[in-house]
Amino acid sequence: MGWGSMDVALCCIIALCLVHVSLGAKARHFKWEVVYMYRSPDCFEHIVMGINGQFPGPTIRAKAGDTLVIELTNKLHTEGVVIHWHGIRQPGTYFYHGHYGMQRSAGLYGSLIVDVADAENEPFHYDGELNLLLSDWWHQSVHEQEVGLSSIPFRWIGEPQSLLINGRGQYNCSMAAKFSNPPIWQCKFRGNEQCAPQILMVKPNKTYRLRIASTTALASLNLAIQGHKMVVVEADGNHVQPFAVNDLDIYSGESYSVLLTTDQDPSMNYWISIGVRAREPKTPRALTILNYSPTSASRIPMSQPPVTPPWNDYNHSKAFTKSIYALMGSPKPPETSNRRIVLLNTQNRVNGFVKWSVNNVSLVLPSTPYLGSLKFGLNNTFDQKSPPDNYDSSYDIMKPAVNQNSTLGSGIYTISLNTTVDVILQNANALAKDVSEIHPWHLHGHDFWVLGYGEGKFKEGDEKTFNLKNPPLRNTAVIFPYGWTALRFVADNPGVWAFHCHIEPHLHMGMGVVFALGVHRVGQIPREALACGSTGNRQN
Ligand SMILES: [Cu+2]
Repeated sequence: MGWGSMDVALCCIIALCLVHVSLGAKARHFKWEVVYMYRSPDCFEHIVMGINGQFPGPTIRAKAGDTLVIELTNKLHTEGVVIHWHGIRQPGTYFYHGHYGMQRSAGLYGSLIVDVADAENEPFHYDGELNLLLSDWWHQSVHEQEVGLSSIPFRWIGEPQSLLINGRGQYNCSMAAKFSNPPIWQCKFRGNEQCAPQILMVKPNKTYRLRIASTTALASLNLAIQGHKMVVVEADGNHVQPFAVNDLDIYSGESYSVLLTTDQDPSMNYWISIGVRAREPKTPRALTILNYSPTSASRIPMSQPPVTPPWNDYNHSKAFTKSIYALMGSPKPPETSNRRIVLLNTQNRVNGFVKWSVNNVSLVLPSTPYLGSLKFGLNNTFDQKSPPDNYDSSYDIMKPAVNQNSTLGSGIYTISLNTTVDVILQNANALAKDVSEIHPWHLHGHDFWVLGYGEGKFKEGDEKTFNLKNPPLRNTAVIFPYGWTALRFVADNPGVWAFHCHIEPHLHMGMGVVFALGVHRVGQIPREALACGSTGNRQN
């Protein structure tokens, strides 16, 4: 299941793969072994997927222009591995994660930080850096989750047992127990436990860059730091016009940098709190501590942690999302586009199985990777008919579908190289009445400009409201319940690229499409990306 030229599939073999972040002389070499191992990420023992014995995987740090060479050995006995280098185009805050089955939910992820090249400067100053990789965690294995999602009757994975900060959370106790109602056990840590929080140590009167990325399988999150404002300066690796917030919403697949000034009473410590948004929260918030040195790290803050905004306060989320603009002087989008693809998001049933569909097609990946199929002109490996560019205009997005049927499909959108494409993501009511969910859509291989958001159905004339002056460039954008989101991108990166909801179970249930462009321009395909299906014996 190779998605594109930067995502490399390893089908049960030991392999070497090259990842070109961009052209450059400096090569950085890494040797990785992917294994299952016992860990207690939330004080409850379970198997997790780790790299070189670490969970989350090691942080990769590189400079813009470097070439990363990662020699990955698959030590899993019953599965392949696919690593996706999420969002990589330029300097910024990224992460990587498994993209085979539900390996991201199994814990296969880590941070990937690209510093600006030596000759360049960031457009803001900071004295130090802190890293927060956020995730959600289930006690049920991903294999069981996967079977449940693909069963009749359908078994939903439910809400996560814990939220993790840098792979650490507390399931059955709280560090803030004394402020908690209903009562819960007070966590007692010596500090060396696998679920002990990673304390963030800072010095007073300095500015820190906090790199925040969310690799959650499901949860939309809100992060707040007690007594401190945050100034947002980067989103998905792109600079944004700085703006100050008390709390920040972050959806699966997104990353941000915020600047934090340590201007509070240095004899105290402060809570960093992460809570669930956009779904009824059944998962306790995750906590860690901002520790002002030389105050003792074990000193619990004096008052209760910041309160997460109500889960369904979408106005709060929209206000945050809509205050993100590109930094002045950033590249602007082309004024017009060559093609508009409207993608209706619906929940459906196919032969009794619950699915998510896009324009009434629920994506099923073929066993032969698309890139090899297209390069070698194989026409029996996936559906040759392209899915539609629009949906039936009489469809009522405010109600459950009258006809809930959908079809399974593996067709692709073929896009002409170097054209400008608009994508309108249209949300709708799910199978249940009065339910419309958040979906964070993530594009591989390209950044897009987020031109605007609207309520209800996108209609002719709504393009007049598009922001063409300073829209943010991103690789992930959310659609709000019953609303639409408009994106524009220049299709200039040859390959086969997935565009999908970053919620792991939604993707598993078919919520994605595939864009293919300029495949004739893709150079040699790594041997390992051809190892599956009908391209198994091919040479380039
Ligand atoms: Cu979704």
